[in-house]
This record gives sequence, C-alpha cells and structure tokens, in this order.
Amino acid sequence: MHKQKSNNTLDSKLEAVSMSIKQSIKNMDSFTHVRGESVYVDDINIKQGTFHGVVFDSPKAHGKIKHIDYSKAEALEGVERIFTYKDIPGANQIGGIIPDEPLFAEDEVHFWGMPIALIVAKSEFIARKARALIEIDIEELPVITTAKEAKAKGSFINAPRSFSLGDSKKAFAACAYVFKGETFSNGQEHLYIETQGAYAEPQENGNIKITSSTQGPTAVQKTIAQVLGVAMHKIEVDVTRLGGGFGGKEDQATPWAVMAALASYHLNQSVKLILNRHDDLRMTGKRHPYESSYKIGLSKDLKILAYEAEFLQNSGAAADLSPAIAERTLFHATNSYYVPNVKTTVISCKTNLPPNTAFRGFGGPQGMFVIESAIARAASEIGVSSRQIQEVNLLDENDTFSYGQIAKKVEAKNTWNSAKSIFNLETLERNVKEFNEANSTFKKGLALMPITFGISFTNTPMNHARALVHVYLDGSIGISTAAVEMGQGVNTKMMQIASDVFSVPIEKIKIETTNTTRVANTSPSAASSTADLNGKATLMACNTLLERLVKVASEDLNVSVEDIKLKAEFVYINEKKSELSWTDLVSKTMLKRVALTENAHYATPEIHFDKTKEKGHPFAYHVYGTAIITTTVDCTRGTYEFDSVKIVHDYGKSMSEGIDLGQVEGALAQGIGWMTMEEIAYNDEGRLLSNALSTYKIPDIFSVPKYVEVIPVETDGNDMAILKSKAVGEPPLMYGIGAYFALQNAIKAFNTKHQLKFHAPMTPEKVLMSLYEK
Ligand code: LUZ
Ligand code: MOS
Repeated sequence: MHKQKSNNTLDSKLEAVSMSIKQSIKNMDSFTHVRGESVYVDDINIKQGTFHGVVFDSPKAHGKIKHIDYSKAEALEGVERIFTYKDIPGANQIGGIIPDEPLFAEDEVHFWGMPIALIVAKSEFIARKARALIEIDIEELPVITTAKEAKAKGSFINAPRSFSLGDSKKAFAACAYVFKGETFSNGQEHLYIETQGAYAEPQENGNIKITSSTQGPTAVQKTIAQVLGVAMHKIEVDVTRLGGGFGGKEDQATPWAVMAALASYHLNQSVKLILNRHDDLRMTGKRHPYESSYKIGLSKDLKILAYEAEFLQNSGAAADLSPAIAERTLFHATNSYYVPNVKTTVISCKTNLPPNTAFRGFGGPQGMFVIESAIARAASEIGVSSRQIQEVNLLDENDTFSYGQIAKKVEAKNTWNSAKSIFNLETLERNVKEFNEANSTFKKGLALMPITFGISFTNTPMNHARALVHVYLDGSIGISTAAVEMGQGVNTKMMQIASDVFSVPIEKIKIETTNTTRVANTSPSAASSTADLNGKATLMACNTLLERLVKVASEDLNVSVEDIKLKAEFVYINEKKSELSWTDLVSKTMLKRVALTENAHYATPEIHFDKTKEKGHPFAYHVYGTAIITTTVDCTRGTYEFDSVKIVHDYGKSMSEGIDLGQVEGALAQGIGWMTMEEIAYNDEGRLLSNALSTYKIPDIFSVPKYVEVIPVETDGNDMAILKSKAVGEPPLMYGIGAYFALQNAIKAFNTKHQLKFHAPMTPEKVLMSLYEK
C-alpha cells in the first residue's frame, strides 16, 4: 500500500520530465531492425549436433486413427526419432483454461492440422521428406465447420454465459421500433511475420532451456513441466522478441515449445522446431468467426431502450482461450453506447477447426460488429442515418455497463464531438453527397465508428507483473520484466520509465530478455496491458532504488533528503548542481553496502468481478475514440479504396507519441483487413483453403487508407495507466469496423435496392454482387 502511494506522487513529478523525451522517442528496437541485426528464434546460433523437428499432422478434420505406419519415415537416412503421445512422460495435455487439448492426437483427430507426431532429423529438409513417407489410415467421422451446426448438434466447449441489465423483455414492449437480424463475422489469420517456433537446449541435471517465440513464457514453462512430468524450476524459458504476435502467440506458441522440449529431453540434444508458413497457417487457430443474432428496440427519438444478442462463437476443436474471449464479447456488446436494458448470451461452439484463439481485440470486435450492424439496420428501416442513432446513445459519465461497472472519465461524447468539429464532418458529408450526385460509376460512402474498450485482463487474477532492476557498479542499468517485446515498443517504454526516474539517458539502460528465471509466474503480454502492468512494476522498483540512492547522497553531502534531486546524471541540491555525479553516487552506494537491486510486484488495484452474478468492476479504465472513414467504390468492378480515416483518439497522456501512433495505424489497417478483405475459407471437410498468401489477402501498401490522421483528445489521463499513458494495443483495431459500414453506404448510393448485409468481410466480390442485386 505504502509503495502504491509514493508511486502516484512520483507519477505527477515525472510528468514534467517525460514531456521532454516523449515526443522524440523512437522505438529502440528499430535500430537493429533496419540493419537486420534483431535476433529472432530462427537467428540463434545453434549448437553443433542440433536436431530439427517437423510436425506430422492430421490430414482429416475428424476421425478415428486406425493405423499409422512410421516405418518408411524412420528408415530414412538422417531421421533420428519420431515422437508420439506414447513418448510423453507426464500428461498429454496442453489446455490452458479447460484440460481438453492433447499435445499429440491419441486415437482420434479433431481438426485438419492436429499434431500427431514430431519427426526429428539431422535437418529440417530430411524431416520434411520423412513426413511424406508416413502412412495413416483414418476412419472418418462427421465434420462440423460452423457454429450453427455445432449448436444444432449440441457440440459445446462449456456452458453459455449471459450478462443482463434492466429488463429487456419489458422494455421492448415500450419501444416505437423493434428490429431483429443476424450477422456473421469471419475469422482472421494473425500472420505474424515470424512463424511459430522454439529452440530447446538440454542443460545439466535434466534441466532444459527453451527459447520461444511466445507472448506467455510462463504458460510455456508450466506446460512443458506438465507434459514432461518435471518441476517448473527445471524449465527455463527465454524470449528476446517476437516478429509479431497479435494474440496468436498468447497460447498457441506453447505446443511447439513443448514438442522441442520433449525431443530434447529424450535425446539429450538441442532441438529446433520452426513451423514454415504453410504448416503454421494449417495447424494454428485464428480469430473466432461469430454467427450472431440481435434484437434492438428504439424510442421515437432514437434512444436504444433495449438490446438483446446471442453470439455463437466458432471455438474450434478445443477450448484454448475461447471462454475468456467469449466473455470479452459480452463486455463489449454495447460498444460506446448506454443501453438501459440488455440481455446478451455467448455460446462457445465446438467445431472441427483448429482451436481458435486470442486475436487483437479478443472477442470485443466481434461483439461491437453486431451492435453496429443492428444500428445500421435500424437506421435504414427508420429512414435516418446510423450517425443519428449512434450520436444520441453515446455513453455518458456514471452510466452503467451491462456488467455493473460505472463509466468514469468517459470520453465517448468528447471524442465524437471533437471528431465532428476538428475534421468538419458537415463538409465531409457534403463532399460525399456532391461526389455521388456528380458520378455514376464511382460512389463514396462515409461512416463514423466510436470505440470503447476495457483495459485489464477480464480474469482479475491475471492483472499483475513484476520487475527486477539492477543498477550496475558503473551506473548502467539492467531491467527484467514479464513484458514481451513483439513490435509494440514495450521495451522502449520500460526504458523511458527508468530514464525518467534516475534521470539518466536511454543509452545507460538495457532491457533484458524476458526470462522465467528472472521474472517468474507471469501473465502473458496481452490484453493491451503489458506496458501498464510491467511499467508500474518497473516504476515501483526504480522508485525504491531512487529512495536508497538519495539517502546515500544526503548522508554523503550532509543535506536533507527532501533537498536532493537527480538531474541529467548529477545530484542537485535545492535545484543547484552538486559535484556528485550519478556514477559516483552509485559507487558510493555500493561501498556503503546498500543494495543496488530491487524487485517489485504490481497488482492492479480496485478491479474485481463476480462470475456468479456477472457483475463487478473488471476494468482499470476504458479507452475511447471516434473514427470517420470515407471510401470510394468503383461500381464497375466492385473494388474500393479508403480515401481517409480521421480519428480522435484517447491516448490519455501518451508517453511515446510515435510508438502509440504506430499502434493506432497498425491496428486500424488490421481492423480494416478483417472487415473488408481477409477471408478465411475452410471447405466442408474442414480443410483450410486460404492456406497461402495467394489465397488469403491481407492489407498491403495499396489497400491501406490513402490518408490517416489521428488527433489525441485532451484529457487528464488516468492514474491507473502507466504515467497516465493509456493502453493502445487493441482499441484502435475496432475503428476498422467503420470501413464495413462506409462500404455499405457507398453501395446504397449506387443501388437503392441493395438490402443491407452484415456478413463480413465485405470483399470486392460481395461489393460487386451488392451493387447489382435487384
Ligand atoms: N488475454 C487474456 C487477453 O487472457 N485475457 C484478456 O482479457 C485479454 N484481453 C484482450 C487480449 N488478450
Ligand atoms: Mo492478446 S489478443 O494476446 O492481447
């Protein structure tokens, strides 16, 4: 408690200091990135004698394994050994939330791409050749690929969850308008540039060190220990950085690390396992497709009085993180709107797809798409614009979310109104109208997209982190946290914090690899919370060290502690520079035998949630914003461009403006991709058809918006955010939802007979069909 307090006062002291570096700070990883020197798992210098693994996976989506013949593969020159479930000394189980997922299939397969065996050979090439020699006989069972089919057959992951507020049934009776409808949003491939992979090295006494491309080093450590049947302390997991994660490595980096560790355990040799792109696309889960239905009720003056929705989540063949993702869908089902009567239900449906998993937004985007669809439908039926309905229902201070949290420091109306005035919405709308009147083969559409996103792991116990800070004899600093750098710039933010506290340049600070022996029992880097949780812990550890150093300085200089400050690598007494430098102070502290190392633990205060009542205060705070998206559709071809995306975003008080802008731009492109072009396709047999970049289109330089402008909304910031700099990883992805509705508006301008569709992504093919539907 005491530490938390001093923490807050220091927060405000630091504000002035951080102003100076926040504008100019670059992502410190970019220096090695641009020179090609950044190290990923595949770049590690491997030990002599290292073996290479390739996974043998199921060629059918559902069935009983009748027979597997490994003999030809085993006989191939250079093949060392093939590992199956029979070689597992502990539990053949990797399920994180529910124990329903084997590492290797035993007698049944549940999805196309399900791992059955690991082939270990002298080279990856040989292992791959051996894989082609394995013969398998599967007796096929019925395949479920959609959530609706699963529901009809009673195939579920767990029990449904429901949130409710007020009395929706009663409220519908009092509504002037009531509309019902259905929506679909498809999955999304993470397409991290670095594919899944791990490198396991045996140590003495049966210990194993694993370098993994994971967002969750502890999940990897814990699961390896469980599968090998050994204590966690025998397993060390180390992460330098990831070439992208996006949620795809929160849980699903684990199996490959476990396989490498298992082979290394048996062979007492180093084993490297990196999925190639094809294998990665086929074997790993993606964003969950959702089939949903809604019922929305409005008053004469367009107030949403009641909203009901049922979300069918296509969870895939095992739970993975699906229950947590389903929960976040409910948390964000009403997006930025206050709805007094709500009843939402989510059902995790078990299908024969690879287990779907975390993806930036974590079920939130799927929930928001449904209420935005309901609003668009209502607007079209009533004969008003969506904007009119959105605007009168925006969340206000002290409104209650359906999960019981009271909205505080709400910026929904502020960002909305700021976006309207700063970007001159009237002019933008007039331009669209005039363009559409003057052009018959090209049409423009415009949509507004407000966002409200809750920050914290919805599972309260996960909201904690630790930092281990060393000040070395020469005044340089080393920091270890649970934060995994995956391109989001978290390491740079950690450096900024230490640089602020000690007033030393960034060059004196090193962020160490994320390693389970230095920082243990960690939550994954996820939920947009990594900088907040690990940053707060880093701040606490640095503050404690600072207190100690200042005390030594006060004794040495014979002045009181209150008069001392560290500034630009010198001790200042009452704002006047003394002779005592940072380096001298550090060595004096050492000579006095005062500790120059500190470990701090941070746990988000105030948050709680009661899953039996489905009420509580799960989020430290919310992030708000509003985007205005304009598109031009080529009505001959059905192709489109996004002319501009203009955003007013709630950064709080950004501590790293360039990094945060990068997060907004990247998330926006990813959200637009999900809504408009990325089309995952499985055939009825459960085989992934979009299994290469030739059949799966992600946003490129030609398809990103021609113009993106992001204006920070002026706020006081929030003390629960690190240095008042709000979480920025996930929230802006949901601006992309506006792209879908901008396209519908352009289509409507061309074809008045067009019936609104809520079936994402809105690919050029679908646009073309809509343009000419009768
Ligand atoms: N991961 C998780 C997340 O385990 N819990 C969450 O609430 C969450 N939210 C967003 C992204 N990842
Ligand atoms: Mo996540 S979707 O790993 O924050």
